[in-house]
Amino acid sequence: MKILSRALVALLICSASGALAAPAMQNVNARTGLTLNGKWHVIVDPYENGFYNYRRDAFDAVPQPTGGYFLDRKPADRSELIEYDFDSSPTLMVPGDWNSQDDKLFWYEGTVWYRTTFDFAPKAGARQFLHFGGANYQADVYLNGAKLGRHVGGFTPFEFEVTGKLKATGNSVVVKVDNARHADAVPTVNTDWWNYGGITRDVTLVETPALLIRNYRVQLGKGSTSRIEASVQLDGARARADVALEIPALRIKAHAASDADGVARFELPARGLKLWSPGAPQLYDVRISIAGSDAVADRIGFRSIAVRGTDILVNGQPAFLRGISLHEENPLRGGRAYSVDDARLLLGWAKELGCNFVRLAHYPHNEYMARVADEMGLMLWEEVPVYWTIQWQNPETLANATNQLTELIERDRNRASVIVWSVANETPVSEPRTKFLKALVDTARALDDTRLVSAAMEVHVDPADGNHRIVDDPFGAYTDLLSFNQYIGWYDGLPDKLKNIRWTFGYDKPVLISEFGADALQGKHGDRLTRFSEEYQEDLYRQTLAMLEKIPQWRGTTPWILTDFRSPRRPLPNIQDGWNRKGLIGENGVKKKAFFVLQDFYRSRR
Ligand code: GCB
Repeated sequence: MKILSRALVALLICSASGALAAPAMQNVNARTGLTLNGKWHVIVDPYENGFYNYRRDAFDAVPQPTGGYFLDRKPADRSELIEYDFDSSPTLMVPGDWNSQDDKLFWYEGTVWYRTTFDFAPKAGARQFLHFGGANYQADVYLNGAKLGRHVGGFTPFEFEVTGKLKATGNSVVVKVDNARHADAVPTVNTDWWNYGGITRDVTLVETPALLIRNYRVQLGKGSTSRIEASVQLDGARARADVALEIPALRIKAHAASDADGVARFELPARGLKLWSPGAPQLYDVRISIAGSDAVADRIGFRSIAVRGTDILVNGQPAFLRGISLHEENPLRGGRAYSVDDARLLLGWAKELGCNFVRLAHYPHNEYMARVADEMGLMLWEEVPVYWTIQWQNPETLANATNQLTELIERDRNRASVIVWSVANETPVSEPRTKFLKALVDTARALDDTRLVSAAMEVHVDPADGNHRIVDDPFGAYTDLLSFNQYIGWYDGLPDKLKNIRWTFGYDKPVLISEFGADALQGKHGDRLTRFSEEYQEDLYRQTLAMLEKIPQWRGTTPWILTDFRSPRRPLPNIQDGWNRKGLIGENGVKKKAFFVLQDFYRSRR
């Protein structure tokens, strides 16, 4: 069933975008590979000249892609005309967004061509894959002048098999990355974050045996704290391959034969298992291997997550989610976060705040975030960029969102830290929207029935009583948590209004406030009614927490947001200057007063 739905999704996506990118293999860093990170030569191409070659297409009514003009050719002799040259073009670092690397590209939205070269002597009988951790938003990839395919979606991994296509020396990879916004895309044209473009995550050439481990799931069975269920998907499928699963610290060494679909399944009692929890983030070395062929090592934690009535149960015990939201941005360096160090900086601040939970808003963050959260003992909410209004009735938009969700779940399904898949943020209620989101919930549950599914919903005001808030979104019927954003005291009146708010919930589910907050410029002081002052934000945090304490089914929150982040929607001079200032930490890394209000509150909630 799981495998079927994966294939269906892949099919849908191919039809949606002409994409040929294969589902990426998991845990790419544990494979044998050659990193292609480093300086790549770039050509900025706002008119997409390198793609459509308007000169050649001058007689076509509609320009057609020629298969690419900027394919890293050199003039054959002194008379051949070629109007570009990667070798003498500037460079950008990969991984990395272009906006924060070159002032001229700070606002740029459009196409940049990237090129790197490498030597590689393939092993006889082995297979090779060109793997990208992520490129925002659309990537067209070429190897040695021939197109490999396209990937759509800015935050999830993709790869192309390149077996038989490599040369021992002088391979050239060209990637056309286009971060133009489109109405039918996911996200759509309007967001409250910076549209960082580029190859923003690691690029790796992976070499595997002919028969390889494509992906695997090694987790506790649904509802269990002592039974490990595993499935391993082979590629190059040979039925009846001998697949071994080892967890030495648990004295587990089991074998299973793959079936006709290349899947090997295990069900293993785990005696003496120490469960993963935020207080004790136990991880186990896990090794999966195919006799005489591929092997992959991972570090995996085991925990259960469930909802019972209005409680969230972690390993069977009621838990309160002391959270914070964050964007994938390193405010100190400026630009997209992409490294282990970035993850440690951001999640380290969350730890210092007293969190046991982090909302990775509003799109899939890089894989290191989940791996570092696994180590640090932070539970995670992961999300896809179905944000505000997108084209609910467009089947291609749904296929695109489904693909992004699928690629995220496939990548992180073994991370104990991840407890919630969020399918959307603040999407106004309508029938087509609820149908769209319900389809995403079905996908999430089909791929992973062990985690919670939710979305950040909206609240509505009782028309008969301005102090009465109602959360009865019909989509709430399909989620495990009743999570919603609310900005009483910032967009909706002043903080004193919070004293009189009453709530009615349409569902008996755990309530999670996925956002609240106020802008404050670090270092700007005033009284508690002075907008953008630290004192206003501090008072809003105090009053919001007092209000939330009165909600009997309140089980956690992820206030907006850990650090200030860049947004083109925030132009106010001398205050915002292109930054959303709702961070508890300024762009300079200095903590604002509200940081300590939340820290005190979380300390008392231990
Ligand atoms: C929201 C959005 C978030 C914005 C935030 C704000 O409701 O979910 O993306 O950045 O409000 O600051 O207005």
